[in-house]
Amino acid sequence: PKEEHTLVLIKPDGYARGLIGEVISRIEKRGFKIIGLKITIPTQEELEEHYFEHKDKHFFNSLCEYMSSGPIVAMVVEGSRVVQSFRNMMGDTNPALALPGTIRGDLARDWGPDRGVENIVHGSDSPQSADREIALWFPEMVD
Ligand code: YYY
Ligand code: MG
Repeated sequence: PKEEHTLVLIKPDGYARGLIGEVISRIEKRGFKIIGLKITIPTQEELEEHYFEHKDKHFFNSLCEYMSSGPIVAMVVEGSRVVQSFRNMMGDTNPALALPGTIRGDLARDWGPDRGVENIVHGSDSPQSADREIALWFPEMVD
């Protein structure tokens, strides 16, 4: 089977709460391979590229504030159908709707309207998005 790649981010709340190991452990236990990994604090420019499809949304500014509030862990993860599989492992965008058993459903909570959506992880939504996001966060891996 053809190996696919996805871009995973452990967001600042996941990093600050000490959930790096938990997220990596779930990825490894599922049988996926981490082939790139770094810790970085996202810049505004990187977030505008990463979340370009959301730049006109009402939540874009709070999203950028949250995502640049501290270190994140960026990973390239490899495996058969890993894009959809990791989306399933993450659960719903809204922590209040994410099912138990998913990363967001087990580890994130809905903080209410005063705080933006803090949902611990990002995973690419398609193989095309994965290619674009990997080129952004891991330019050294693509030539
Ligand atoms: O791909 P995914 O992260 O599950 O959701 P997106 O719809 O792409 O939104 C990206 C990101 O934006 C989401 O993880 C949290 C944030 N967000 C928000 O703060 N408020 C919303 N109403 C929707 C999304
Ligand atoms: Mg998305």
